[in-house]
Amino acid sequence: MRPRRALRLVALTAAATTLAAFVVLNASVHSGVRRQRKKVSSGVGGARNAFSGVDAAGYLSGGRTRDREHDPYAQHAFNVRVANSLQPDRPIPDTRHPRCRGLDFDEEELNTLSVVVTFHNEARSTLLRTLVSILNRTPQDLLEDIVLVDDASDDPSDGLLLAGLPKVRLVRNEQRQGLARSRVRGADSSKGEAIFFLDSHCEVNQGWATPLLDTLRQNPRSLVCPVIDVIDQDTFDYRASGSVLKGGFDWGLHFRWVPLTEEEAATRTDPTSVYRSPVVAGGLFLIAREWWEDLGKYDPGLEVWGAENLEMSLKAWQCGGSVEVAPCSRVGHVFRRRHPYTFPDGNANTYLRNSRRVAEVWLDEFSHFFYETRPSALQQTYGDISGRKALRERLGCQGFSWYLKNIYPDLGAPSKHDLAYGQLQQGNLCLQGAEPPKPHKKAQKRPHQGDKQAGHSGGEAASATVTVQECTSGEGAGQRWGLTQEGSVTQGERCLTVLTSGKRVLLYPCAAGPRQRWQRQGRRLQHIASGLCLDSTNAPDAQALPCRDALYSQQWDFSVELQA
Ligand code: UD2
Ligand code: MN
Repeated sequence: MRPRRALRLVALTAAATTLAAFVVLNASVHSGVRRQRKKVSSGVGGARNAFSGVDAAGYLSGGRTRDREHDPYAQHAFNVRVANSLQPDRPIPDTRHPRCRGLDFDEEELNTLSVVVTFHNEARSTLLRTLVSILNRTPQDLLEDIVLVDDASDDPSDGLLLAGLPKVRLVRNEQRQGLARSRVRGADSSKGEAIFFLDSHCEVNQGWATPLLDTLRQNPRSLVCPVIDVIDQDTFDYRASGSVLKGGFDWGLHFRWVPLTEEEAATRTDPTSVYRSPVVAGGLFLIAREWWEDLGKYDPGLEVWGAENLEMSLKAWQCGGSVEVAPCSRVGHVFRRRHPYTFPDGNANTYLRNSRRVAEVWLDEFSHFFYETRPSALQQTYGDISGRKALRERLGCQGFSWYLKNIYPDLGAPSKHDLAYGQLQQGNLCLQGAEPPKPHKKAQKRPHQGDKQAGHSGGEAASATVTVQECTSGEGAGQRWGLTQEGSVTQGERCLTVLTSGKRVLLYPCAAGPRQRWQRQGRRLQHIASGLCLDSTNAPDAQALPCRDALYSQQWDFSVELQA
């Protein structure tokens, strides 16, 4: 437990006095013991006056002069004219579920909080509003500091002029570092027991901090996210985000919002209760300093923008933590359609590089699905990842198949027709398909008459043997299988086949017909036409032999099941 700090008013520098007029130093409004709100200067009511004050007006008009373009979207990809016309301390609708307002949190039990805001060429009005909202809507006893990281913005005074605000500390990168390294630097110079990361065009809402901190108290290895409301990029209206969503991604490693599964939704009867999420949306989450450091912060090899949310989330789940959403915490964010800043190596390259680093370190054999979805990633250089691999080793993290099975089964296979996929395992043995032999130019063997159904393109020339080998978590495609709804066991374009002529199991190009149809009987895989079962008795040969109950050599598991 932490000794209660005395509420004290921070000595304000002259430069910050007028800016500080927007800030109502907010004593706890959420604790059981409600205390009087303390005001510095004239508070909310005085905001209008302060707006005409020399420094605040100077700060904002400095931004306005710069933003005076014909196109209000040109510099920031949102309507900066509207952004500039709104008060830094404007009221916003309280978007929480009404039941959230009745919740009581014991602030004595909660960690102190640092907020880290990184920015690169942010509009002054949105940046100021972000800070003012934090100062006005966070219990002062809990707010240790706000670290503002200026990531080499063109005008250093964008940040400098804000450094006098209460609790604000400024650090500036003289060279552009991108958001991941900037956040690391910000976190390093912050002092609170927990760190909350925030974009530079946000407004935190009433009571936003305590539900996050209380979730962290109950689960110190959680990354806790608020619900992200929408600040409209055209009108700056603040709107509640409606449905209950969690963070997910597709096989291209692009973030997306996904609905809760039916099961998850059914077990969630209390709208104020915290729910699990496969990943954090991005830069809005709370983490305990200790866990942040144990997890190795962000990968320092991530550039400018993108994929750091996946790195942090996969790492958190796979290494013994979790990601959760605390729905009583609400934070607004201006979503926009394009990046308003430059990428030194180009947007596409940078994002691909970052994604590839994440795939290489965290996806194991499933990285293939990423490469199949974004083939250009294979040409992308991605730097040294040995440090990250060593970190994963040191933390003794789970594999990606564990994550898929337990945390994000609704990701599904890349092919929507699959019922199960991944390795086809028997303990530490795996079914392995050989590469098809390169067809000889001249002497292409015609397929046997009886084998026609097995394949139509190339017949035997395209067939390959199937063996049972030790499971690998490497690059090879030979251990990746899918089970389709039609009963095919696929490997890319080829299917597991048993010919009429024997018990050998082979890979042939997929085609309609009974020789490539299988069905599951418990953990056995039965070839429908012959009635035989996939068997490893004569390993390394994979064979189809008479089915026998409880025979270990006939028990197979796909690493990921898509059926509940
Ligand atoms: C989302 C996240 C963002 C981040 C990103 C993925 C939300 C609401 N936002 O994109 O936090 O996770 O996905 O990488 O979840 N910035 C720098 N230096 C740079 C580039 C950006 O400091 O070189 C700052 C920028 O000013 C902003 C923050 O990083 O404050 C995030 O950038 P963004 O707002 O362009 O990202 P966004 O919201 O599209
Ligand atoms: Mn943003």
